[in-house]
Amino acid sequence: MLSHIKLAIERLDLLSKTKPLRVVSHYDTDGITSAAIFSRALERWGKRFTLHIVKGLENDYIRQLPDSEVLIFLDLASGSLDVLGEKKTEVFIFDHHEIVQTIPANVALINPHCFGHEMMSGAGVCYLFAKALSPDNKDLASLAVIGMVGDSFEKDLGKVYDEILRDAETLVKKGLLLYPSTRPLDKALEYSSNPYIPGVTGSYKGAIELLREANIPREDGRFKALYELTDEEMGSLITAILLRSPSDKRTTDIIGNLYLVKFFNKLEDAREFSALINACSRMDSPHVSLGFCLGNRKCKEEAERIYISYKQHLVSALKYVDDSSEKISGRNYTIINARNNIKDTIIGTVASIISHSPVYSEGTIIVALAYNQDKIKVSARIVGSEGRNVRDVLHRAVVSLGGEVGGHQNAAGCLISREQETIFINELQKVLELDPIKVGPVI
Ligand SMILES: [Mn+2]
Repeated sequence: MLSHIKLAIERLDLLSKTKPLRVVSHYDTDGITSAAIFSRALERWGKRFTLHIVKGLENDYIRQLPDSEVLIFLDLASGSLDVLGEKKTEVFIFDHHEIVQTIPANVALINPHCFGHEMMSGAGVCYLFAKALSPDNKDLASLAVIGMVGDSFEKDLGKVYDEILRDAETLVKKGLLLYPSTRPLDKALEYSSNPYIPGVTGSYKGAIELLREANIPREDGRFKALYELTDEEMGSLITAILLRSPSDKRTTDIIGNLYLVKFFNKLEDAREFSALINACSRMDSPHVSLGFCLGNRKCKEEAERIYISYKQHLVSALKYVDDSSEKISGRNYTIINARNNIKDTIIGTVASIISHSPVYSEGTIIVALAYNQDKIKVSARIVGSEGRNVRDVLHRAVVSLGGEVGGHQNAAGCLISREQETIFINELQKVLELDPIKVGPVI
């Protein structure tokens, strides 16, 4: 892949002398960190460019992009090769999503899938580009680590990521997956919603009791942060938490690696920063998280404010779902039509949280809808890990309406037009009612 990155660099250098560069990236954490790495690298290279952040890449959007510019896509576009082949300009893609179409002649595709390369997130691919341009770009490695956890790539890391983690001087520590791991534990536990700890989440008193049980005392008047714990303290904290969870919900999913990176000259939890960047985008402020990634202090303050309001937003969205009468429930499914009451950008997160709540039994399908201007964002989730393939369910409901479904068997989504609201819900109900007995892992 590296040799292809070098070819892309030569080609970009040449093309940029006669044509403006247009960079388009995705609005999630991986896309924003990709954009930050890429744009800083271009800037240091002395290239002029424009940067655009998008929620998704629709064919109509691609069609109206100017042929007078060189098009560069980050963390997306591997699924849009056919339409990109219609463009009368050169296209560069730095991405990691699956490739299902043939690569057109005008497209240079830098994607680990093409080269049998170790899997990476978009930010990882962009970091390799930046480092190939100049070793001075090594200071962007922290952003690649944040993108990596943003896309949950940390479960299966190879040699290239080892090097990125080293470049970023990342502190990796095995332990409880609770963030921010840099916050004193009494507070971090009290505010922990994931993992949800019965009797502790939402209760400062409960948090203190748990710390007493785990034998973790205050030192110099304050509790340590998670990353400061000794192995022994970490072990007893995990045991205490597992004992609090109902026996059927005790899982080792709460254990993993913590990643601490230097940012603004402080050691920070990559997961916390990933959540903060994600929050800014979901609250329609991707430019703030981008500025934050590029080290702008004003943006950092603004991003922290947005992060707080995002969490409040989520809480009221969940309350809306609780109180709402706009729910259609049947055997094994619930459809929530939030219309304009929940932002389209957080409807997927809301559906995910609901699917983890104890209210619904295993195998229940949750489908949530929210307006996005003249469209409707649809998100489907399954409660637990066994049940029908939700991607297939959505696909069958929209196939006659011409919608396109993305995602996988446990979590999927699609975009439909507002005019199709009633007909879609009817179709969906038909599919959900039809063969609810077909359970088990379906691919
Ligand atoms: Mn990605």
